[in-house]
Amino acid sequence: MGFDSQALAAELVAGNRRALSRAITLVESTRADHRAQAAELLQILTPKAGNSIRVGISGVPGVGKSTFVEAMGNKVLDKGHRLAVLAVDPSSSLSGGSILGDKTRMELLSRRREAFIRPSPTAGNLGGVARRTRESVLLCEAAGFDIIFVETVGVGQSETAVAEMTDLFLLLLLPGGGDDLQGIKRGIMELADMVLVNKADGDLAAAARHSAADCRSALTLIHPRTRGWRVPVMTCSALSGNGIDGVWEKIESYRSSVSDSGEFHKRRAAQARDWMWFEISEGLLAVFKLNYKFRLIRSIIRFPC
Ligand SMILES: Nc1nc2c(ncn2[C@@H]2O[C@H](COP(=O)(O)OP(=O)(O)OP(=O)(O)O)[C@@H](O)[C@H]2O)c(=O)[nH]1
Ligand SMILES: [Mg+2]
Repeated sequence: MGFDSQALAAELVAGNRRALSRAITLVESTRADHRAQAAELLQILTPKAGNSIRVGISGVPGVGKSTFVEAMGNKVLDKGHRLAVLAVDPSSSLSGGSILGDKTRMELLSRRREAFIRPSPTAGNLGGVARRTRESVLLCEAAGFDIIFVETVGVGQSETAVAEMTDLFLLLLLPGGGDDLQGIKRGIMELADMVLVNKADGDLAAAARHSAADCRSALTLIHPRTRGWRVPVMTCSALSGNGIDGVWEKIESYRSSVSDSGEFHKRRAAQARDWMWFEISEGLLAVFKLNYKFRLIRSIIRFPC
């Protein structure tokens, strides 16, 4: 039986989770026929996408990203939202796939029907992983998820990729970083729309407050990424749930502030434009490489040694 993009799209929009999983598998595939089917599907579904807030979540391994997603996720579901969690994890082949273990760390969340968790353990070049995640975001939105979390391990270039596909970039820090802020690169701080010092509980509570103060003063030297928005630095404990309500309130006030100022729409438009150019240059490069290979083979056949 041939591929029926209309039928799959209809099932996905109707809320069929298996259809959504299948669609994401298609966009993740590198097979040429799958990519063609994915393109067909995206063409049908893109007009239905976009109605969400896309939140990027990053931080060094072990900072508590998954625990935070579990805590925050359950809160937003209780408020009647639907949440999809995706991962950009180009390092998974090195780390053994840390995000793969997330279903166990997001135990409650993964059992709830209003949540959809999709680990993407496939290693590959960052451009490829980011492209698939971007397309998966659109699919989740078309399926009715109105909050999208994109989690990434804070190593390498993945933060930039995630910041470029989300409306709000949330950076998680550990308490007790000291003056150098745990070696957090200035570049990453510049991407943040919100900073959270996690693990502000027990013996670490005081250290977390100090780190937050250090971070606030470091941020005064950095130009905020979003015009008209002062990057808040908060403390929380993803484990106990302390401070999580306040974080959600901040996310909501960010959303209304950037919507009113027009920044929300502006950033999305700029991201869509960048994405289009990325796709065009990738496409041209692929044609060029194919053509180059073809010419190389032809010249070898013509001039055998
Ligand atoms: N005390 C305390 N521990 C926490 C908190 N949040 C997470 N942890 C613990 O820190 C460890 C790492 O948490 P994860 O949520 O797996 O961290 P992660 O950032 O997702 O890690 P990777 O996926 O490996 O990058 C676990 O043992 C958690 O229980 C917190 O708020 N307080
Ligand atoms: Mg994790």
